[in-house]
Parts: sequence; structure tokens; C-alpha cells
Amino acid sequence: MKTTGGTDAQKRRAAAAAVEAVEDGTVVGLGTGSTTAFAIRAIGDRVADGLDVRGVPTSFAARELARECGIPVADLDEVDAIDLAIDGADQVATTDGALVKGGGAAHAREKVVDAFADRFLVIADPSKTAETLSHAVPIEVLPSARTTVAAGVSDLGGEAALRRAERKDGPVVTDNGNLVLDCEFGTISDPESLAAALASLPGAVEHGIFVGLADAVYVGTDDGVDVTE
Ligand code: ABF
Repeated sequence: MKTTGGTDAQKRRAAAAAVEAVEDGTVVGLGTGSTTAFAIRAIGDRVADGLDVRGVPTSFAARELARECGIPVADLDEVDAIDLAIDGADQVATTDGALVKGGGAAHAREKVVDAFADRFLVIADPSKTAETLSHAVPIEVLPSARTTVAAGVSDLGGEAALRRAERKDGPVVTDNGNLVLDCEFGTISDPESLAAALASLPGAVEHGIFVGLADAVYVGTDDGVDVTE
């Protein structure tokens, strides 16, 4: 599971605070990554105590963890609505709540679930927050379009690098069978415009800029949780 700069205690605090919003009968979108893994485990503990929920996972990894934790899972096309989505992020802009997501190569399905949810709660640790986005933006691309999308990224002033698997040779392949480009743009002063430009690149399946989707951000600290609505 991908880990990041924050401590497990900080991640666990953010996750526990967000999971308090899960009620009996909730259909909850389950994000991907190490922070959301704490939320999935916390929901599993409550299911063991009788909580009635359905989880809609955003990746194979999230689905397997949800099953291990005893959470009944449903595919996106099996539910009419998602009450609440809980998901992590690679970076959160404190000024406007814009996010960079995709460190777990699951941002395509995460964006569908997070956007469809009535409420989307982001959970993070302090290492994820910044005044302005500057994190490399993941773009899921059709494998045959990796070079043309990279050229488009370059035309936009960015620099694309094919994401390679840490433990074996070869590229990371997403649950959808696509590749991921991590694209450096430096400081992203206008995430909405960049998001629109990336979305227009032929062969770009989904990019990791989330604008205007988060309803609340829970940042776990060493002595509590900072919640921004
Ligand atoms: C997924 O998990 C990704 O969209 C996001 O980039 C990543 C964060 O992982 P972690 O919680 O391990 O830092 O939601």
C-alpha cells in the first residue's frame, strides 16, 4: 500500500473522524491509498458491531480490503446513489480545496465515485496540505497514447514521466489496463484551467486534478483533527 510523509497516527485520526459520518444504511464510496485504508478498517470495525452499510470501492485494492474487513461491497452500477465518499489525496490546496489525486493509480474510478457521492470527505495528514497545488499530476492514458499525451503535456508547459512499478521492471498498469504519466507543472495557480486542458488531450483517460469536488477536508494532526468544510 502506498505510504506518504504523514504518520499512521495522523492518518488514523483523520480517518476515524470522517468515518463518524457513516450511519446505518449509508452507501459509502471507499477510496484507495494508505489513509483510506484506515477508514475502511474503521468502518469494518463498526460493521462487526452491527452497522449496516454498503461500500462502493474505487479500486481492486480497496475492494479486497473492504471484503477482508467484512464490509458488504457493491459496484458503482449496482447503487442508485452514494451518500458519502471517503478518500485520500496526494495534495490538498488549503485556499480552495482543489486536490491532486492519483498516487494510487486509481484516480479515474475515484473521481467517478467521489463526484457522484452526495458528500465527499477528503482525509489526509499535514504533509499533504499546501497553499497552492504543486504536486505532479497523474494522468491515466491509453497505453498507445502515452507519447502523444506526453507531447500534449509538454505543449502545456509540463513534463511527463511514465510511472514505473516500484518492485518490478515495467510500467504501472491501472485496474482499467491503462498506463499513468506523472506530469510536473510546478506551481499550479489555476487548477481549473489546467484540468480542462488535460481533459481535452486525446488519449488521456482521466487526470488527477479534482476541483470543486471536496465537501470537507479532514487533516489528522498530532493532537487532533482539523476539519475544513
Ligand atoms: C488515493 O490515495 C489517491 O488518489 C491518492 O493520491 C492516494 C493517497 O494515498 P495515501 O493516503 O497513501 O497518501 O486516494
